[in-house]
Amino acid sequence: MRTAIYPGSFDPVTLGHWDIIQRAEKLVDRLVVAVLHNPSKTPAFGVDERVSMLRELVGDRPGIEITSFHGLLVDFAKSQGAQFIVRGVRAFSDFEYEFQMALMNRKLAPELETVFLMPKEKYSAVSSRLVREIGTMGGNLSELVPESLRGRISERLAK
Ligand code: COD
Repeated sequence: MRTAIYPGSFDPVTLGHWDIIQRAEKLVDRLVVAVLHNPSKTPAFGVDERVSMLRELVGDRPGIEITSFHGLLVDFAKSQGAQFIVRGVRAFSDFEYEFQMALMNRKLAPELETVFLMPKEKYSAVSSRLVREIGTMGGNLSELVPESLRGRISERLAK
C-alpha cells in the first residue's frame, strides 16, 4: 500500500493546503494528514481544533486520515508505514526551507522520499500566517480558507 504523510502546522488549514491534499490523494492509496503537536509553540488554533477542522473539510473520503503527531516527522512516518512525505511549494521563497528539511529528513530516514506538489497558481500567495493576520482584523477570508470552515475560522480569529 502506498502511504504518504502530509505534515504541517495547519494553523489554520487554507485553500492552499486543501489543494495539496486533493492532489496528493490521487497519488497514493492512503494519505495521512498530520498536524504537528508542538507544546513549545502557542498556535492560534489548538491541535484538536486544527484536527477537527481538517476532518470536517475532508469528510468521509476513504483514502484520507487526519491525525496529530509529536516528535520527529520521520519517526511518525515510519510508525505509519509511509514511503512518502508530501510538501507543498508555493514559490521560490519556500524552496530553501523545504529543501533543507527534505535533505535532513533523508539523512534521518533514507527510505522516505519527499514529494513536492504545486498548488493552483491562485493559491500560491495563500498562507496560514496571512489568514491569521487578516482574520484577526476582521477581513474577508473568502479567497483564503475553505468555504465550509470560513465562519468558524473568522469567528475564532476575531475573538
Ligand atoms: N499552497 C501550497 N502549499 C502550501 C500552501 C499553499 N498556499 N500553504 C502551505 N503550503 C505547504 C507548505 O509549504 C508546507 O509544505 C505544508 O503545506 C504545510 O505548511 P504549514 O505551514 O501548515 O506547516 P509547516 O511548514 O509549519 O510544517 C512544518 C513541520 C510540522 C512539517 C515540521 O516542522 C516538522 O516536521 N516538525 C516535526 C519535527 C521534525 O521532524 N523536525 C525535523 C525536520 S527536518
